[in-house]
Amino acid sequence: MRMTFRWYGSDDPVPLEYIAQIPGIDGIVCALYDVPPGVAWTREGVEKTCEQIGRAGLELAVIESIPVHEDIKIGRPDRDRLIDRFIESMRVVGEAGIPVICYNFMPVFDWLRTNLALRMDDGSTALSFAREEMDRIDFSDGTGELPGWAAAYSGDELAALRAAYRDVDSEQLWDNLGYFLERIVPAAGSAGVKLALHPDDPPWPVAGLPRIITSGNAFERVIDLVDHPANGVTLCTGSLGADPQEARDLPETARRIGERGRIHFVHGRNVRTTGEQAFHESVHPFGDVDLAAVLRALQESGFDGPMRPDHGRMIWGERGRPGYGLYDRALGATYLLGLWHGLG
Ligand code: DNO
Repeated sequence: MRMTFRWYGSDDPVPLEYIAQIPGIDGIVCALYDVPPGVAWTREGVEKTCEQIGRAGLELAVIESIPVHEDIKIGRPDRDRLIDRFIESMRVVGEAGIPVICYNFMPVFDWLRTNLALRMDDGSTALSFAREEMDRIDFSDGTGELPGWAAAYSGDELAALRAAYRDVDSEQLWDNLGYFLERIVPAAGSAGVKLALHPDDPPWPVAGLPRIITSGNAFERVIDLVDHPANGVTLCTGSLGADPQEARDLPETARRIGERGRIHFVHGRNVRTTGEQAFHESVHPFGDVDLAAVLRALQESGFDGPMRPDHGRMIWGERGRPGYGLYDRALGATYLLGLWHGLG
């Protein structure tokens, strides 16, 4: 296992030099954040990022993410052209020697929270989600500054996108994912990269849009769609862990998918359920997910890929990108690494 850390590029308030000081971390998880979805990445762009990371004594170990254009998810006629560009991006990533690409297949929104600074008893703040807060959100003015949404849309853009998804139910979305995988998986194999599909976060439909990568069974369906070593998943313990049954099943999921050799990336994180489709993120060691059991299953199934601590709280007065401060994620990395060494 290789411990890695996510870095958001030159705009990230957390400098690479600080990341390099966290024990056991030498790999960075990053992307070309200035390239919009649907535009092919260039070799120069990837090399520049690799060099910048290399100057801090670190290595670009995982791409998270190459965004998937909405037209691919909706299944619109121009998807073939957009898939070609995704393949081109994978090719330049492979040429740069970066072995893993994380991506997701969530319609319109990426990860989603309704509160970015829920105050905890110890004075720290954490990210949280509650279905009833979500249901109260008025979309008529677009996404605005709402938490955790990677792309911002105006009211009109959002309305048009949601209308386009009206004909895409979850089975249609599976079909569109299958179509995409049939093209990209063999190309990933030729490019020498492994694909790591991230589960939907939270793992249920939101804002009337389907979400399908919501369980260990969904992971299995993904890898069966195109049975090839390059077609794998990101085991994100916090995303699946927001569903209480999935949280309990996570060690078994890790074992099942791990034994097939298809866990290509791990996000270690913990959550506490607070109600029906409601949770807040918790410290890495304590929550609904038994991370020790998950890591044991990974170890026993021979996992040797990259792992990163996922979201942390804001602690010690730090201000920064929600979920992506330095301090609590560094504690998470150290906890995960300690568990890994202790178990091994
Ligand atoms: C949230 C992240 C996600 C993830 C993408 C992968 O913090 O885990 O944004 O990067 O969904 O494509």
